Amino acid sequence: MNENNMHYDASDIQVLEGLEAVRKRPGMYIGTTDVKGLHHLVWEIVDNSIDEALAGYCKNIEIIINKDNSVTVKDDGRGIPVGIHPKTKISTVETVYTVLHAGGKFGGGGYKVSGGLHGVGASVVNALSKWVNVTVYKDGKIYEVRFENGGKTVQGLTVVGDCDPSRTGTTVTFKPDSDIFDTDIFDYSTLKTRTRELAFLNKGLRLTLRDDRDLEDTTGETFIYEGGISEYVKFINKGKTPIHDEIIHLEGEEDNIVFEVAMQYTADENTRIYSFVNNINTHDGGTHEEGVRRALTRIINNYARKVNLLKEKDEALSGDDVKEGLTMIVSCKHPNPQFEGQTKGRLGNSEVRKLADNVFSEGFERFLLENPEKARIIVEKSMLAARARIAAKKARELTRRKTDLDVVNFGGKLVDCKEKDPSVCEIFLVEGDSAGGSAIKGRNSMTQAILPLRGKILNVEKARLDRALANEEIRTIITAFGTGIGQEFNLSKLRYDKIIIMTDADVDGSHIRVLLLTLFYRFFRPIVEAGHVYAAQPPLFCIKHGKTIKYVLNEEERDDYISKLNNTKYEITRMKGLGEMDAEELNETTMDIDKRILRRITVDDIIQADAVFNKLMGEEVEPRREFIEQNAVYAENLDI
Ligand code: 1YM
Repeated sequence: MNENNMHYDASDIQVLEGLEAVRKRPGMYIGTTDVKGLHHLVWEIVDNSIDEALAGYCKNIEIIINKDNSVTVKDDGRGIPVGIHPKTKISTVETVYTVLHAGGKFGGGGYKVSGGLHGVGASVVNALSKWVNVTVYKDGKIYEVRFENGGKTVQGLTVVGDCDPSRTGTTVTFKPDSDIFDTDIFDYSTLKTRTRELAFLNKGLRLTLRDDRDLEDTTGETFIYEGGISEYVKFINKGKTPIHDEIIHLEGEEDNIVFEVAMQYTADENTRIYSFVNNINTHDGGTHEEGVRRALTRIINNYARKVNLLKEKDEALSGDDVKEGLTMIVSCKHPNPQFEGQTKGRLGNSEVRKLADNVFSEGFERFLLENPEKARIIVEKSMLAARARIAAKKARELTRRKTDLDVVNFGGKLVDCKEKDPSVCEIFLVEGDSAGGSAIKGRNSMTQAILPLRGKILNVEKARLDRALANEEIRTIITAFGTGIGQEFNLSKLRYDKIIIMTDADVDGSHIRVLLLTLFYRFFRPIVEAGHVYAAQPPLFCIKHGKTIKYVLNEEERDDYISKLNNTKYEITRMKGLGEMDAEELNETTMDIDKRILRRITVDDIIQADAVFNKLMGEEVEPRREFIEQNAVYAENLDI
């Protein structure tokens, strides 16, 4: 409508048609009309305040969720211009709210936050709202404009009062249209996460979030970080173990493109690299991230060679090696960002790659040279990752079986069964060579495979995959199972229906059993969960009664059985350890499908075993001594 609100002219009709298009296809403008789309409206408005902050005019932004689920966004910027716009002949503020795509800067210059997938500004919010109120404080006056029902002006820009001439800013309140959105309830924690992120990304900018639906929240939460993205890194690394104390923060600018990075290494193996362009998360990376990654790999390698940590013969550290344990925020402010990819989540501007590389390599190299002790810690962390990578690769090659011949032959250790159908096959993991020998002789060679285990297998509890794979016993087990390990793990390739642990009921036996369970728990949990793992239970006593021979597992069973013999004559012998049984005895007592007793291992068993395991393997001597003393009790409790 024109200024007098009296009649429509051609441009009014065009405006209404524009906003009507948004209402017809909201998805095209804000992605979705679910809860995500609803929150998107808030950011469209906040983005305008952030732009004003980036232009250097706004220091405070307030976001309030009102009782009626409308949202108010306030800033102390210059206030949206109130003069008549030459093209639309209505006030600029009204134009911004009613003309599609007019949300950006008219005057050009500055950084536009809009530029992401749906950065189409205030008019879209207006189109998708029941009502919108805009108040502008400027030149000692308070101006107001109100829209209803999808952006129709019900009160053109009007001076509603005076204010202190030093006061400037814009306040916008909008109520999303519940006919459009699946839900009109704002979620505080969603708003909080992004508000805090915006505070990290715009150092020194104060953002306050308040929930007026909540009677107790009278002051809201304020986020302001003078350290900017450095504080973001610190925030992310809370609860982790940094390997150097300060956060490395590098910054540079060229042709109005500001590039910034903050980073810190932690002791863990995960990488957390988050990148942003004009405060928008570039989840698919792009040229700013590429520049940094490239420089990081190059600089660490150069430095490591220079100080001779990395020797001539050593393989170069890879991009993955140097980012292990790294937390990094990359932030770029660009006057004309090009977003690429399906979801527009990648920065395409090629000039940024060079800027990022330059800024990062110069600053990071200086940091390494000035802090040799920290540099050494960082390089060693990368070298550890490289060693792990190389070892894991070698071990994977070793365990990747190619032909059946490999199976029969690996290390000459596994004695496989003839049958190939996994559903009828079993593998016995047997403690010691001598029991292994008896088991091989006593087995059913069609369906029973034997893998004798020599000595103790590695404690994988704290070992990483590469170290576990470096252990020959473990490698043999993995190869025998056929499932692969880590990312390549595939349960359907398991070559045996039953994996049977066969160990003595003494301390050594318990130890090996617990080590095996830990291995399974760490690396083969699906095998345990699917119920493929068993413990053989060699009997403790043999009772001869006339011609019958009865094996029993423990004292209780023994006494039970004897009590049923009505004082007739019987002979009782305590069974030997597995290693002392001959093939026939072993078959009879422990392996024969019809006579043996197996116990299926569950994940719960393993968790219990884990506690025992810690006692057994831990640093402290006292609990270990205690454990060994009380082993009888343990064997009973953990009779698996
Ligand atoms: C709560 C929402 O929209 N703040 C805001 C918006 C603008 C300005 C200041 C502004 C921009 C410029 C000059 C300029 C906008 N202005 C326009 C347009 N807060 C909120 N604060 N003066 C003031 O970019 O040159 C669009 S947004 F187009 F009118 F200039």
